[in-house]
Amino acid sequence: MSEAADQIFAMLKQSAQSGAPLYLQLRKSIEDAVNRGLIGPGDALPSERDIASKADISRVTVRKAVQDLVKGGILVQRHGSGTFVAPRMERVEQSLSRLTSFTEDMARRGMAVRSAWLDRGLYAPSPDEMMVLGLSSNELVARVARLRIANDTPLAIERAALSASVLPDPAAIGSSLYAALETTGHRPVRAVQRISAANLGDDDARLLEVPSGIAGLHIERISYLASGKVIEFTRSIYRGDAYDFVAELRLSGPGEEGRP
Ligand code: 16G
Repeated sequence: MSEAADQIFAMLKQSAQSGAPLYLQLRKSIEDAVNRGLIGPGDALPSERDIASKADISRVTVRKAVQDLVKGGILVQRHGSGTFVAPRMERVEQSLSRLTSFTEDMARRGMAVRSAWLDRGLYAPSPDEMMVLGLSSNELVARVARLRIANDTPLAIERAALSASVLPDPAAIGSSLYAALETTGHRPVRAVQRISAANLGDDDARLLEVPSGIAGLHIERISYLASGKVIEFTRSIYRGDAYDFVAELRLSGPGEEGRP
């Protein structure tokens, strides 16, 4: 019997008094063992048969608990080699007071950045894009959709829309949209960002390599040039297990209450 099985079994004995269904007790025991570091990222979980015989519960019960934890991203199953504690995600702490690009943010942390293209091209604008970017129906919108990857971990899906007059050839941008905008004098100087909670759908979860339905952050950024003109309308999905957005708050001065 492995050390991991002993740890899980010890936790299970502690929760045996709770009267909760067995599979929930087992799920919690495994989760507690992971959270307390008793079994660490990359450690193999004992086999279904080992857990079932040691804890004297059915394999169906063990399977149900394990499947729940796989869905929740606590465990990962590798075909043919078993079930493991999921690798721990290094969380990225991102300030909400600086207008920086993904490339700059990751480079500052010494992380290797790359993107996988999901889409880039010129399209007829959607009603949202027309409204935000101030386009008329006979103008075109440039769409740039990318999976943003740092140190080989996919962190976000970003779908940017800009007026085609600013970005006539979306295929020509290199690795950084902001660097490309900078060269034509269109780098934004101000942005308004709206962050809301979102459960990841199947497609987004697959791209971000996380279980479907897991918590994510939906972020909408509208960026402006110094002239006040909107330059960028980007809708993104960030991994909830990878990002902390941090804002500094100050006591407002006299007469500033309620000002945005
Ligand atoms: C950031 C911005 C995104 C912008 C991108 C440019 C958020 C939520 N989003 O990721 O709006 O388009 O940077 O990055 O912060 P790039 O210059 O590396 O392409």
